[in-house]
Amino acid sequence: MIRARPLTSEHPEDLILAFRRMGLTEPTQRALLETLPFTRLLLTGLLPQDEAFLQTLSEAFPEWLPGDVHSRSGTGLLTGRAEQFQRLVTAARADARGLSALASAVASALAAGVAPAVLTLGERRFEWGSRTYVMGVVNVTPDSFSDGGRHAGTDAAVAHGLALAEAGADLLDVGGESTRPGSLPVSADEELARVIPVIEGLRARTDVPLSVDTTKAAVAREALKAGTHLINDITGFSSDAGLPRVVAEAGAACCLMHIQGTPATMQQAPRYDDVVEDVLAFLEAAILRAESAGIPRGRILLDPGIGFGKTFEHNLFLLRRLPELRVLGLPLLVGTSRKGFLGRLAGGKPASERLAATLGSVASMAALGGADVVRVHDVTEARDALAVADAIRRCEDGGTFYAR
Ligand code: 7PJ
Repeated sequence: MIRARPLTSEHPEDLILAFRRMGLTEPTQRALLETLPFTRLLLTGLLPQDEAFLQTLSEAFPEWLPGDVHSRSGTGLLTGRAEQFQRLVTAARADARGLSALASAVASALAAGVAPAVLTLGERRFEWGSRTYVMGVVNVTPDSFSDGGRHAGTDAAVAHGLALAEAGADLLDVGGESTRPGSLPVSADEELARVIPVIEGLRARTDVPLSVDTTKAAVAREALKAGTHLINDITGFSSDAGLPRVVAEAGAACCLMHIQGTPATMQQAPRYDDVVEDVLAFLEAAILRAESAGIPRGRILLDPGIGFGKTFEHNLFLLRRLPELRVLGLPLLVGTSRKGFLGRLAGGKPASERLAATLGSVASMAALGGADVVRVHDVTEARDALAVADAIRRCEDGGTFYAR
């Protein structure tokens, strides 16, 4: 599988500010944006014919730097301007050796800076790229309603969901199965008994779109009937072969997450040669399962699965490299809230004391342009942190010379 991952890619917004400062006219700015942006891609998985093609490129094309021929054949760096990359895509498509996979990989990497299509869930529109959206977590597991039994548990979960909606959650994720490291599965009946009353309660009282955190077709089917808009499968449609069809038939959206192993065993010995590459390959296979069942690409979100079969370092590396996952062209949802790696970074704090660390992760993702949706327990605080990070990232007014 050939992959092209953007290491450096100039954002049009940054170039435009320079153009305004230079006093260039709008038509000139637009023309320059077609040719000038600078990109550096890491290529992996190349076949000999791809390498032969890249080795003979002239100066009209991006510069090619191959990886070590003995240990890492099939890898290398491509560096150049947008017009040079466009020429490369055209030439690879036309080449008689069959280089369409190379052409597609490079084209997807170049498109990684373009915002995914708008998603409508219920009454709400998600305009990707305009800001970071917030998914609030509504847990309905026994540890979250240990006092007072099921009915009290339902009421408490509904009240909690409504409070998160009030606090500005763009989506509410209802979960009836704990997926913490070491946790064991629960039956579909038990999961249904936990989540359906909560979905019904929320549906009747708020128009915030609802998501259900489940891996089971039987649970998804009932949850969708009760008014859920999105199915959040932490196994990326790899545990229940019937689930994608249920989502497709309801016209619902889905979030496909990467996991290595199962919640019961995933943290025992996570191992990757290249964690970004593995996550990309897994998510690509998940997208294929979704599309084969009839789910349109525009109704899929992706998630790297922070903490799901990953070491401390794997989690950090993935968060830093989130923009590389954009080559798949779909919005990214990321959950870091209160997770173990944050506790470790904050000097060993328990989950209940990880709010500030969570906000640090949320603001970092927003600043790096990584996440389209963050999944958090603390919605009010996350909205404030994101308002700051998003505003800094998008600020354009550096004085009169930057005016349009
Ligand atoms: C995630 C999730 C996540 C998505 C959980 C916890 C564990 N769904 N469900 N992404 N985490 N999509 O909240 O700590 O990261 S449950």
